[in-house]
Amino acid sequence: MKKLILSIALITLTVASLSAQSYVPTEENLQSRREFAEDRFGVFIHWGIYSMFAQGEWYLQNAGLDCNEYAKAADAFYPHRFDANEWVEAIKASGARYICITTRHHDSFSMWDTAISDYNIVDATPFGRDILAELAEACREHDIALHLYYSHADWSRDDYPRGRTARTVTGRDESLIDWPHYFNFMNQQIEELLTNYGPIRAIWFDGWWDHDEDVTPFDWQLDEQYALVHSLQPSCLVANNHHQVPFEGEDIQIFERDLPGENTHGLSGQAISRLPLETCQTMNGMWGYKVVDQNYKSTETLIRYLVSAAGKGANLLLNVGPQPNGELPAAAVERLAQMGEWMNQYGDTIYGTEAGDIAQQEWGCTTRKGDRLYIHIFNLAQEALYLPLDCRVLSANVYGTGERVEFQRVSGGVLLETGVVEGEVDYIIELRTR
Ligand code: JFZ
Repeated sequence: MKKLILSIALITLTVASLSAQSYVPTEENLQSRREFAEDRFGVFIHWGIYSMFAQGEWYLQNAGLDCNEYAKAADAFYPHRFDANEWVEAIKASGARYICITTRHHDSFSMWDTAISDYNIVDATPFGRDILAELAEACREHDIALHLYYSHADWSRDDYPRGRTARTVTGRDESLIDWPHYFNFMNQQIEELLTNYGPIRAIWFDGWWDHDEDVTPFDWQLDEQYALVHSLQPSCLVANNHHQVPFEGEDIQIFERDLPGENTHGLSGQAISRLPLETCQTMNGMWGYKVVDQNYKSTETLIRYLVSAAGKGANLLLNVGPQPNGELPAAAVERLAQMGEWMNQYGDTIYGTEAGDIAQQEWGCTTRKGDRLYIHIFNLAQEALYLPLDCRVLSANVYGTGERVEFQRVSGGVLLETGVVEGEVDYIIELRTR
């Protein structure tokens, strides 16, 4: 009898661990991953009632506010200049091929017509419009993919189990903490998002880290939630900004504020997986609109960041924080337009490429598409560039002008007679290789 119980227990264990390991992406999911990886460039939108305070999307927690006082901003949210078409046109003009928008950030405010909470843009604001529906329609019209940011962490609801952030946020009833209730709430919201807004190419979860210091490891029940996402839309890519190597059930790997393999912000030390990669970055210093932060990166810096991401085989998700009136900041629109001009000319060396043969160097980086290897030179102080390559180089030409670049085969690679490169955003040499 004991033996029987033991073997039943063993079988149960094996089945349980098997099912935890059993995520097999569907064919449409794999197709969606390939399309995602070809896009290379997307625009992130952080927009919510936090935009009105104009101090970034963490204001509720950073200022340690009473969440009920904070919530009063909703009743004054009237972004009368919001025009989904204008947004999508400005974003499309940048060369970006997808948009990821915050549907519900940590403050708990929902930016769509959710039936499960009144704390949303239709029921709690005088504006009363479902901006997500408008945006989804504009995206469809302009053939741009839509991704949805969704926060796991919550700083306002009573039922959310408190994590390491928002400790000083007041106005919540501690006696009502109830994980099953909160988990159910999230899943109902996810069901709305993946049912009522057409095809959603990715869902971008964030907030796992809120419980990364718990004494007893916190169980987010991600397997169940990911399965829900995939059952509602099999092609929807699951992403999670947990700063770990991807978990079972995730379809892409995301990084924050750093290129894969780099870690200047302390959020991205994790190993690089074989899943499609994306890194998100701010255009100034904040995600949500912040009135004092006019410290925008130059277009040159942004283009080089995009090129460098491609050089690592990753997409760039570049953030814009719309103003409380619904407009994208002019400084952002200007940079998007300039990036688009560049992408119009040089996008072929970025879209649909993979990481190049040579890792990022001080002078620049490389991307590859089939037999073409693109050498992206940002700065080069010397007259020639040695490239260690395993492949054979058949020809070398300046991308755009077609001008021939002399080269010599040397041991272990080629020496390109580039001449000094300075004052260019990105001087590209196209190598035909075999
Ligand atoms: C997260 C969000 O908190 C942030 O507001 C923004 O949406 C960004 C894209 O993603 O950034 C983080 C993630 C983790 C921590 C801090 C910010 N952390 O571990 O403290």
